[in-house]
This record gives sequence, C-alpha cells and structure tokens, in this order.
Amino acid sequence: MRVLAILPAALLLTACGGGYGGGGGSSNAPSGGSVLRTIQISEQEYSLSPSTVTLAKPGTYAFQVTNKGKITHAFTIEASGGGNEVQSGDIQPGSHKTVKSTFKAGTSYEMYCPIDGHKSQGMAGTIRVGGAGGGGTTTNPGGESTTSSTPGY
Ligand SMILES: [Cu+2]
Repeated sequence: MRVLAILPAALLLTACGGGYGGGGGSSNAPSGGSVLRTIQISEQEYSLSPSTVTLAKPGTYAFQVTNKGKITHAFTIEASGGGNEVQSGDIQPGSHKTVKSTFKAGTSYEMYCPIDGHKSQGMAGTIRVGGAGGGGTTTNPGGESTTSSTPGY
C-alpha cells in the first residue's frame, strides 16, 4: 500500500515578474526577511531628515517614514541606475509607513518624495552602503619614510 503525496511545488510560482537579475536567492517576500536595522526618516515641506543615511553594511533595511508636514507625502528608494525601486505610497500628515529594501555594497541609492515637484524642492536624499571599501576614513599612503637624513652630525 502506497500513498502518493503530490507536492504542489509547481504551483509556487512567484507572482512578481519584475526585471530583477535573479540568482540572489532572496525574494521580496513580506515576511521572513531579516531586517538589519530600522531607519527613521521624517518628511515635511520640503525636506527629508536625515537627508543622508549611511548603512553600516549591505543587507535588508526598513525605513520608517513619518510625515511631519501638513500635506501628503510619499517615499521612494531607487538605486542609481534605476533598479530596485521601493515605493511607500501616500503618507498622510501625521502618519507613517514602513518600507523595506535590500541594499548592495558599492551602489548608491537615492531616496525622495515622488509627489509632484517635492523632490526638486528639496525632498531628496542619499543612502550610502558601507562595508566593502567605503569606510569613509581616508588613509594617507603612509608606508613611505622620507629619506631625509638630517645632516650635520
Ligand atoms: Cu512630498
């Protein structure tokens, strides 16, 4: 006697047909992605605070965006070069939304309010990813010893 268990593996098709490169193994599933850190962003007319975010290392981060202004704002994260765009949708004054995105080393990201004209009025900022290389401390090439032996001995 054998029981045939039919696994519905073929039915587990990913719903998102975006142009992601694939191969990373990480999907944009709403659950299960471990968030390294949650960054708080405040929006108002017309600025983001902070306007520069530095992530210590690559990975998935959450951005909790609070609208502290008086009109509706929204929040978009975009990689330089176009890919990996995350949009919050409208955020009403006084409320907040959280978006998650995965950041790669060596890529710079832009965050902004996509509502008409807000970006050009100052609601834009930069997300930097640390880790491989970009430490921020510029080290002088210090290995050289200047061969100037003090004369006069
Ligand atoms: Cu705005």
